[in-house]
Amino acid sequence: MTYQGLIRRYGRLLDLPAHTQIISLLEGATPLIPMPRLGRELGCELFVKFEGLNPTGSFKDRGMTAAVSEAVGRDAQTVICASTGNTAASAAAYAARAGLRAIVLIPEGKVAAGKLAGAIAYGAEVIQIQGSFDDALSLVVEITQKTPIALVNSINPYRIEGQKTSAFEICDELGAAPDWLCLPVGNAGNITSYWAGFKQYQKGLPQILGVQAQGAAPLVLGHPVEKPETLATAICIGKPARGEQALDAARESDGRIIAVSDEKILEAQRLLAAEGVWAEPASAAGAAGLLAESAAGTLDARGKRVVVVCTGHGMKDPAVIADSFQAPKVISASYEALTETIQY
Ligand code: AN7
Repeated sequence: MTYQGLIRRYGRLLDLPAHTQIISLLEGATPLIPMPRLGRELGCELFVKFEGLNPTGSFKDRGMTAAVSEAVGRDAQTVICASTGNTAASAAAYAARAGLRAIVLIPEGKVAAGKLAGAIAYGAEVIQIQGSFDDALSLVVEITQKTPIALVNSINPYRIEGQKTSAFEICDELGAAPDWLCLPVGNAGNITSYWAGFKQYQKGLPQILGVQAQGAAPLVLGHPVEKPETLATAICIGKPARGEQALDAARESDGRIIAVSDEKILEAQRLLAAEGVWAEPASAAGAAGLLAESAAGTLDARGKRVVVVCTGHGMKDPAVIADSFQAPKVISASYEALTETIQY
């Protein structure tokens, strides 16, 4: 049978109400890509779960199909979210698909170009807030308490239900859960979802390494960060809504949540791309954490099966690359100039 999206594939395992009306862009079923070169360096069997290959370029589509399907089923007319960008693009696409109005609140000037463009392309009403993601989230929580507008941030439990499916897919593909699962942590919906998914699926449990950016690491510091700063703008979040659950997932899985520098995130982005997987910076944080822990000798990946979740596509944030590399050489359109330039 042809693939019909997450809810049709795994719906029996998802706690969605009977009124749910499926809105799907055939999200999920993303590849688990072997990374033999990087794996050899770490002495482990390494895979990337490439969530950047979802319809809007990030893992958010898994939760959004569930949240929007539920909202449509109870006759919501408008959805709203706060976002560092990927949730905005995803909400915009699924709302468009369902014929709903989408309003997205983003922190002014802190959203990568590919995400903002996506939200606009799908027809959302995009509003920039003079404040952080956390300020924007407070506003959408307030308005959804006072009006019938549907909240589609990961505070919405159906987002978590949808996002559990990535854990199911990994187990189906590998036959069992991996030894380690490494992923970025921002608002902490995704780590919560994976842990719930692995527990429910009963194919073994991974140890979970959650990774925050050093300038936005409330779960490592143990307190909220008022002014989070990181070039991994997707995870520039100072007060994670599901922070407690993230810490529980790390503790129960005998894993941990760590912070890595922006420099290490960019280095991991380069290493992944050098093996053919271009992830946006935040999305490379899981790999950066694995590399840092392995180098420090605090995580021994040798002989283990490790899955790194790359949550968003590199094309979401082209500026990060453009800013860190020199513009390509310009030469005349002649064969001589070409051979001279490439020294061949
Ligand atoms: C690429 O879009 O919070 O820990 O508003 O875009 O579940 O929040 C994005 C988060 C990781 C962190 N990687 O996931 C948003 C938003 C990418 C992301 C995360 C995000 P959570």
